[in-house]
Amino acid sequence: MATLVKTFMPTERTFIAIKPDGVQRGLIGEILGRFERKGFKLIGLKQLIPSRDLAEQHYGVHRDRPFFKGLVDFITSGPVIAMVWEGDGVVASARRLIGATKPLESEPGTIRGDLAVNIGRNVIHGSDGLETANFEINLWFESTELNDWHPADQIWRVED
Ligand code: DAT
Ligand code: MG
Repeated sequence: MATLVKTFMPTERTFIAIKPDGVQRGLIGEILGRFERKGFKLIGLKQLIPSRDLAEQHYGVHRDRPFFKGLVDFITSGPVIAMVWEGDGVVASARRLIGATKPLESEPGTIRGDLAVNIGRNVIHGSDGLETANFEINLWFESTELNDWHPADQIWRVED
């Protein structure tokens, strides 16, 4: 029964982006490696310089915040690595791997805790919930850019 439930349960996906500071600082491999080592599956990846329209939609919830313009200026200032990662509980788990937004609150061992000191230059974005993840994946990716595939070693990561 457990097997049946698992088989038919849609797998969770989240949207992750390495921001222009992470790309400029040569942290792409470091950050990708953390998600790979955890055991999540990369199903979409591209590099792009986001348009202003894309950035404003992505950060739409922050439209009225004083840092909004600076945030959009920053995220559109250079290449971003946009990704979709898949796995059980990946939305919340990715947020834990990323660490808190405020540098003083991001624990050592997290991406921000290890690699960032400034709230406006915190190297990575991750969706903050399931609904946001769906919205952001659809905003950044065409469905044809996402690949359903089966890692050869998947049986060593998840139970049947
Ligand atoms: P997160 O990226 O952890 O989801 P958020 O959604 O609250 O954080 O904010 C989005 C981004 O906006 C965040 O990564 C950095 C920037 N930001 C947030 N609060 C800020 C502030 N007080 N001053 C400057 N930039 C801020
Ligand atoms: Mg957020």
